[in-house]
Amino acid sequence: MNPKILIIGACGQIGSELTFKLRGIYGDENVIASDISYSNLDIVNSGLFEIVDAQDYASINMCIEKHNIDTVYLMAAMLSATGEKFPMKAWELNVNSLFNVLNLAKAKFIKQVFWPSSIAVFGPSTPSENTPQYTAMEPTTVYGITKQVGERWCEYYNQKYGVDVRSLRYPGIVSWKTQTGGGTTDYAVDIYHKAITDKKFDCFLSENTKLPMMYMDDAIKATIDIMRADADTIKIRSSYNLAAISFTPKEVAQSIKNHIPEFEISYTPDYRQAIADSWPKSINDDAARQDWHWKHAFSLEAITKEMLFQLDKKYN
Ligand code: AKB
Repeated sequence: MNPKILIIGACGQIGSELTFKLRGIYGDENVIASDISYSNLDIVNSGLFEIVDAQDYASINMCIEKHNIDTVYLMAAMLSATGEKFPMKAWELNVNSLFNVLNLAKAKFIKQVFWPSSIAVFGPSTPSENTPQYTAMEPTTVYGITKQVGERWCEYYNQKYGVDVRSLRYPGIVSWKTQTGGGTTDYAVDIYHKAITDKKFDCFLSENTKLPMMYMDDAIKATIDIMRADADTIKIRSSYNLAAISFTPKEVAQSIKNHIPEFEISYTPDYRQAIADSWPKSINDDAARQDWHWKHAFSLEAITKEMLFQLDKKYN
């Protein structure tokens, strides 16, 4: 039988693409998209949509009861850069929404919950290359703190109450369909838009800032793979390290120049540089590869080709 899915935060960068993919797999009638406002009309007009406030238990509960939901993807979050501007709001949104969903899962026997964590759980004391699954974690951003604490609660609800919650530590996600919002890795999306529209880009990170990154299709595949895996193969109930590739702004710029020779990049690092400097440069995701056979597909060159192709169609 198909799961009955609620996606909270479906208008965002990852939530929107997840919605389309899950509808393709399980049928439009089994996937309810929701968000706090009608901010993405592609999603609002594409199928079942509800206004749900992730911070309001009653609002989520009403939607779960109305649609007989048994699976929740909680994609609503305030990301790292915006979180530094609004620390208390980031804490409240990221932590309260998770508690609401975990408590609903516990009370209502929701079969499965997906909740994304991030490479932001790591900090300056973490080994920055090939970062292990288990290592020092002293995040210095509010966003990272909310994700780290969230991971502890996910494991707790799994072990104490049997909640089947599954989680991935997403790297920066590169995609073209929906705009990013408030992340430190957003430059890796903006650069492709500007390459098509302006042929130049001023980067808010310095040229050699290497960060773990992934194409959206890989991120969606990982999310669906972990949710479809047998419960006993999911051995980590905090959150799995997840990796594909790592690159610097200079390397993306070069890969764009291979297609658009006149493209130019300049660098004006701002407050986001310190956030990026506190994160790992590359991630070891052996556990995900072993436990539920994770495998990425997109290289930097493949990402650049696809991004430029899709954005060229969109703008020209
Ligand atoms: C951000 O930059 O805040 C996010 C993340 C790495 O979780 N993309």
